[in-house]
Amino acid sequence: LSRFRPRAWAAAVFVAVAGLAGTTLIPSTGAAAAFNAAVEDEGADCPVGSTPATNNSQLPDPFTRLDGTRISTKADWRCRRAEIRELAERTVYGQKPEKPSSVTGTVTSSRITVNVSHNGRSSSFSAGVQLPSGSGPHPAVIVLGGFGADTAAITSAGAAVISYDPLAVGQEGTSRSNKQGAFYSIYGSNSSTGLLMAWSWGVSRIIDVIESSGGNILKADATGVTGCSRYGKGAFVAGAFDQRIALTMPIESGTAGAPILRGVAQESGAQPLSSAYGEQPWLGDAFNSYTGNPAGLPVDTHQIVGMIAPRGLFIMENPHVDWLGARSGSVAALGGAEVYKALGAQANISYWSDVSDGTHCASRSEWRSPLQQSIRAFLLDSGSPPAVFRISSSKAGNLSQWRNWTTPTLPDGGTTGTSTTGTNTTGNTTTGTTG
Ligand code: MCU
Repeated sequence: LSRFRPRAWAAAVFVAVAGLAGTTLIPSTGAAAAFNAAVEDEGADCPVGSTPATNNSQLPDPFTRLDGTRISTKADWRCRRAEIRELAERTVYGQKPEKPSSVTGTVTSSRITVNVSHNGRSSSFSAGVQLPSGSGPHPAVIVLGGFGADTAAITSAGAAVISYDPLAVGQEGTSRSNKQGAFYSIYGSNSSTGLLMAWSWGVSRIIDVIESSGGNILKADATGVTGCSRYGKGAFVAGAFDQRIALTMPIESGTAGAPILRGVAQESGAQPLSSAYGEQPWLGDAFNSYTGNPAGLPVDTHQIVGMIAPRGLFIMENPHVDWLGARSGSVAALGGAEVYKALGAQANISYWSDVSDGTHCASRSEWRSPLQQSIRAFLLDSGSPPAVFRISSSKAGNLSQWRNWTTPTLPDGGTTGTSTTGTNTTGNTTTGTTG
């Protein structure tokens, strides 16, 4: 965690934990803001063994390595995360290639262009930019798709909106053997990588261009990502697979998004795994082996939530539409929050499914304040994150029914990582939680 950029401050926050009996507030003494990294993948050098044969109806233990040992320090999380990343690519999403040999482009106050070439193939795409008021450089939230995200709330909180059409990078409506879009022009129309990971690759290339743009208009180290529904799935994957992203905000993502895959397979009315696999090539081709056997998956989405830790995360879900699997979404958030706790960053994850309007991807007044608070805390270094878990009582999952592992207390380990009591050598102010 040594390369997470320091943003020191502390404030009293409350962590709300919803159980079956309702919502209670547990006082927590503080929190740390943005913990994003300088690079897309801090664990790129970590060795990862072969995919283990798995038959586990419960959620795999985020803290046990492929060799069977448990991690014992916060510093150990870096390479354990790399194992989860690799297994998730192999079995769920498909491989995310590393940065192509050439990524160029431009950033203006209204548009970002991205030109990519690799192994003699090239492609390009672009995204709209809408700046907030005031002088730059500004943080930005990349909004996948054109609906469901409160873009007015984003700009009025002080961040630019980057309007990204994922379909330019990974088209829907194709067969798996003839995938199209800027990603597949480079990596081949028969690439086994699914659309969500292709979209996530596009987000990373936008960040590459912002990084190389000189930083007068947009800041490359203060990027968030959001989107609703299929684009909530994409936002979730984008945030998990690029550690430069400081704030991830998936909205009503449903099956193949935040909800645990083992859970949606059993949740009444939730989109079945085979349906999500077949509706569009969102998931990688390898997921075909698991649509009828989620117990065979070596990972589940609570660990994808864990990949985002300790960075900012605000999961928004809709409990009124059964298809969206919000009960399984709550279990993913609760399970992933155990990784945040172990890293001493529990205040950096929020979850909110307690909303009144049942319309999918509706504009919701309930989320405006926690959304803006998240943007201020993680992208503008101002104030505390919302640190809230508001789980609708109608779709409240029970993590204890899904796990047989416990959450370790992790000391820093070596000279890196975060302190459970205050400021570490890199200047990160963090506070351990007892949850
Ligand atoms: C929740 O996301 C998807 C869902 O997985 C699909 O089954 C449905 O057709 O579309 C949803 C969506 O993207 O709605 C805009």
